[in-house]
Amino acid sequence: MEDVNVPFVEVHYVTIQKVGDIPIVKGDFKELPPQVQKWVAQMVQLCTPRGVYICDGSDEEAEMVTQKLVERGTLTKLTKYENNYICWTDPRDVARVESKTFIVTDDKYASVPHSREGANCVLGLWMSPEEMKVQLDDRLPGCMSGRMMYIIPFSMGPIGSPLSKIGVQVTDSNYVLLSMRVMTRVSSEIWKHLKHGEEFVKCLHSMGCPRPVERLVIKHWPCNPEKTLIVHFPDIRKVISYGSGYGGNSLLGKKCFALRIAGRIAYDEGWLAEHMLIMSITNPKGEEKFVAAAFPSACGKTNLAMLTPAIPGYTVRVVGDDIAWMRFDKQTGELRAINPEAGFFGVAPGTNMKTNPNAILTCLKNSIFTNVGETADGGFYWEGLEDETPPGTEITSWTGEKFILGEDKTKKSSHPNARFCCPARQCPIIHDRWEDPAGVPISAIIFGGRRPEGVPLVIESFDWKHGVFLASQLKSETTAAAEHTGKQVMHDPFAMRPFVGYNFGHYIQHWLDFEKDPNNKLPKIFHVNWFRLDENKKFLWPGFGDNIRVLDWIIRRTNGEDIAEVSPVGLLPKKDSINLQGLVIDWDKLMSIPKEYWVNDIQETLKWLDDQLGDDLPKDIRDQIEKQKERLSQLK
Ligand code: OXD
Ligand code: MN
Repeated sequence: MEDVNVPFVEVHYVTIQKVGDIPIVKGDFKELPPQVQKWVAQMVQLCTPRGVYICDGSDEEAEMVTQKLVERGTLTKLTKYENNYICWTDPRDVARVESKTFIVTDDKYASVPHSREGANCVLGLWMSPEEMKVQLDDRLPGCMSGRMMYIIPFSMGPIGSPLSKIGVQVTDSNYVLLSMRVMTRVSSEIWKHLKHGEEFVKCLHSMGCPRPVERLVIKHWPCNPEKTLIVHFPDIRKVISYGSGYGGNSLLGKKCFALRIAGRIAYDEGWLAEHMLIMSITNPKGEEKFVAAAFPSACGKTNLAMLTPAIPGYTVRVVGDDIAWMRFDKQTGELRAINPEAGFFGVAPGTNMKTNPNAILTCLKNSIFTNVGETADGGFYWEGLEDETPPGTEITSWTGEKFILGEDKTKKSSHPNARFCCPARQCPIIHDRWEDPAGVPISAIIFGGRRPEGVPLVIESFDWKHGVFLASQLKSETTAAAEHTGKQVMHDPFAMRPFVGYNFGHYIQHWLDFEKDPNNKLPKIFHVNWFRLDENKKFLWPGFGDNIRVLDWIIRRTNGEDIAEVSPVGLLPKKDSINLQGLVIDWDKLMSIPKEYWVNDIQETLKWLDDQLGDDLPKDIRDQIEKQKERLSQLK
């Protein structure tokens, strides 16, 4: 597929540099590698901003942009802390929009699987280049008129690491610029690392609100919800995002680049880009192991990654809370993982000094809070902070409504998908190897979801293929991270349903294929469920810091301890093999495998996978389903 064919634009280097007729208000265009100059010039000609601002990642730059946003009313300083700001968005722009997120390739089936006729494919949306061109031609020409175009050079992963990748985002949102500075490594150093002609991921973002503004701008948050489109061109490593300023829609290093585009690069190059946290656990003997864990959005990945162990003697350290890039080391066969991000963009509601003290401590400075409430004394507030905020405190909610804490329990301060955006390096338990260019060695891969019914606390896979099957059948209750409503249990294979940038069948096969290389030391694969309910809708497991007990069991299994027994759905902990000291747990209920539930579940899973993937569903997964059915038929 060809990239947009815009003729090369002349660049003038007089006293004021110009791209075409558009002045460069900051930075030196000559510093940009030629392939970046060419693309930026095309984007300038297409989007017609009033000026071009080449970012260098410096603190002075951040201060200047922040100041502007404060003056405009987009950001408000939270005076209780150092360099913390709050932002409220247009209430129509509050989450990722999966229904408007597309993958564009010449061949439809490079992007999406051969779903069965009549099945509504939820594993990616495809549009042809021709159709997408019509959509983009309707949106992009002049989309930045009257606004500044910021050129953001960024690295996913430590700058200069062989595992890292470089992107350049052009955007007309300075909120996005400030957030990208937290979430990625933004620096003019990047230009030096991009060799002549070397590939970089091209990221174009516009709020779709050119000046003079003809639309009503709400809360100083320009956006264009009716026309929002998030488009990926994996073949040419390009992302175009239009109309939304929120999170994964606009911070293009995150889901768009580090998962969808990088996933496709990883497929081509033989590695993995996954929706996973990376953490280490050190046991009382001082042995440290790293694990990677995938959970659907807003299932507590950030809390798990920064867990405060509820039992003594254990230490947890975090490498990343959302995305892992992993590859098998050619020499040692170990699976090595890096966190490509530089910050945490966590769901705020529910986070507090009990559930995740490390997250709270991370965001006491240099952070941006979006759609949370504000206390009268300049602090942040959200649902979950009740016990840490004095009753009687006046709160201004994200919709601007004032109320007194404790007076009216129906008042909500924050949007359920409100976020904190804070630098990872500030986390008190950040691992000292979190930026190790070689990555950290992964001993176990954990998958999990919110499963109120039927699914035990932890299951270990019988082997790699069975593990890939456990990941393929992952399901979870929906959350507020995207536009889904209601509490339904949805399939979310590998926790990647919204984030795969190519045919999901090929993705599953890619996972299966790692077994074929005898040099690869395959980590053990587990499935966990912290969310099982009893008949009174009470959680059967305390979760949070007590999850260390399960992690401990997992680590001991990676050491080969004989503490697991066979069940029809996988290996389960032998009774008393998980340390439950100090807890009152109904173990039998927590670990039971209700036959009827599982028989129905495997039928439904087969139907769903077959509908969604059709003939792209790998044969190994069909075999695993048959084996599971057979094992379940033996269950009493
Ligand atoms: C996220 C998500 O923001 O998964 O991390 O939605
Ligand atoms: Mn995520």
